[in-house]
Amino acid sequence: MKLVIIGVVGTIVGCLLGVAIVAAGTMPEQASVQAENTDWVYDIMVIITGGIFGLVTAVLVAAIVIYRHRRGETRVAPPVHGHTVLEIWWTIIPAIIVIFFTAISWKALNDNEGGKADLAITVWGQQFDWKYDYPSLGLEQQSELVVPVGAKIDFTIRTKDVIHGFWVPAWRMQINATPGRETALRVTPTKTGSFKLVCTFICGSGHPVMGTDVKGSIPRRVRVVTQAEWDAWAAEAQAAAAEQASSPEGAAVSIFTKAGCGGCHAWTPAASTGGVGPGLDGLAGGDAEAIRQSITDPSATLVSGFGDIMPKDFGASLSPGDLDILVQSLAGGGA
Ligand code: HEC
Ligand SMILES: [Cu+2]
Repeated sequence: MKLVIIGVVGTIVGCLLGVAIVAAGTMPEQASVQAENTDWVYDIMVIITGGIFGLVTAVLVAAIVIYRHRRGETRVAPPVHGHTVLEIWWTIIPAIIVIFFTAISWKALNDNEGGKADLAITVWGQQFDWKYDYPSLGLEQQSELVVPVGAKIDFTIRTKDVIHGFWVPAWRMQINATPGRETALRVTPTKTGSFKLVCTFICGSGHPVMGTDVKGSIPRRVRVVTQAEWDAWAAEAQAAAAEQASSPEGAAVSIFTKAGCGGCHAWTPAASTGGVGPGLDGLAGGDAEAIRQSITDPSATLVSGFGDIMPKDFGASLSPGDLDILVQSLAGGGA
């Protein structure tokens, strides 16, 4: 009887511990419908599993204390084989808990993906940057992820090289960018603002610049804006893309931006501010062949003070024509 009371008290204390963890607000900011659905399931699980933790711990500790071997005691406990009533209960109760967890998770997953999408965006992971296609706007390989608040957005996640992982903690949704496959994610943002974007795979030596938020990394951000702001941003981005397509220096800037160079290099013509590699403005008037080699074979000569982390595959991934345009433009200071 004593053990039963201790077990009940332990369960209650454990549940209260779960409530305290939930109330302490240990989760990141909640900024999407999916985050609300997910946190609700998480909160319930923390409280119920807290109760189980309390029950097991209380009974375990109490049994150790109450039934410990005392000095001079020679009694041995009687052997017991089976206890049908107990066994029925310890099967039924966990089964109910597991079925309940399954049901609420099912509901959350269903609610996460319900309804027709308002917007489709393709996210590209590459060493070591993110790029975004907005098919409905005719925009490709943009370096900014900007979305309207309240829209049901279907993200398609792809990679140009190795595995990356697309994760916006405030949205609670994460999925891998897997070579040779497309993965999908539905997000309905509920809050405007700027949110952290993280690559969840150690995808190479430059992984930290893909927004792990560790010291020294470049925080990658998602911008959630109102519909009116998004329309204005879209018009501006479309105008910028059209202008780039029509000017020769624009072509170089566009290649530079699409290849993800700006994630690591500051270069004034492209208005990029990356600080992982050296600034490239100083290359103006430089030797084009040396610049070409720095891009196609970065390990051959390293700029002093920098590690060998520039991707090695630009010689293959950039077309010879694009490489020429880029090299000429870097050597000519953007002209
Ligand atoms: C992951 C980060 C990263 C990316 C992406 C990257 N670079 Fe680099 N880059 C570096 C680092 C670090 C160095 C310095 C070490 C070295 O020389 O390899 C460097 C060096 C260079 C240099 C030599 C600079 C000098 O002063 O001699 C050039 C030119 C260059 N990068 C151009 C590019 C271009 C063009 C792209 C895009 C096609 C690009 N980089 C993409 C990190 C990067
Ligand atoms: Cu990555």
